[in-house]
Amino acid sequence: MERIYIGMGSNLADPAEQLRSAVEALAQLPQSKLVGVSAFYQSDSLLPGQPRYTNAVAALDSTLAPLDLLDALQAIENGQGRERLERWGPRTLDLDILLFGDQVIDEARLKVPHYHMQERAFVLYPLAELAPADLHLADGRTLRELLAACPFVGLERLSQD
Ligand code: ROI
Repeated sequence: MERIYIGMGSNLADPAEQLRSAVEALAQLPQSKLVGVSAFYQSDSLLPGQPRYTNAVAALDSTLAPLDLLDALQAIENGQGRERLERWGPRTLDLDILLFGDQVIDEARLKVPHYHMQERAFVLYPLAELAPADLHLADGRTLRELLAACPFVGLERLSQD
């Protein structure tokens, strides 16, 4: 059993609703238990000319193998109308495996820890709502250190209703 953190993002077709549907789908995954979901946060796209994103992080306990979880997440993305028209393009739903226990995974389809999570406020702040205070990456850097280097700028925490 591993504790897995999943980054969620959407900037098309009612993003908050997309994330709520994704949470329901995560709760149905086999061999898995959804253990937490952060608040939702809005921010501008890192690439100009796209709608604003809504992002959140989910925590999952699972005995699925990493690539089986990846397959399941891609099926959820596709089920919510994801079209891969262009790399980095706007999307109805993006589900990224951020951390998979302490594992370092370096496969063509899957790199964990997720390569950009260290510097992205829209990943780190929701992650911090769920993660233990001493969470650290395989290279030893703690979440606390990553947060200290990543100001809470341009993020809007949405109230949950
Ligand atoms: N920008 C924000 N704010 N949130 C995202 O999830 C996100 N995802 C992306 C790019 C286009 C890099 N920008 C983003 O893929």
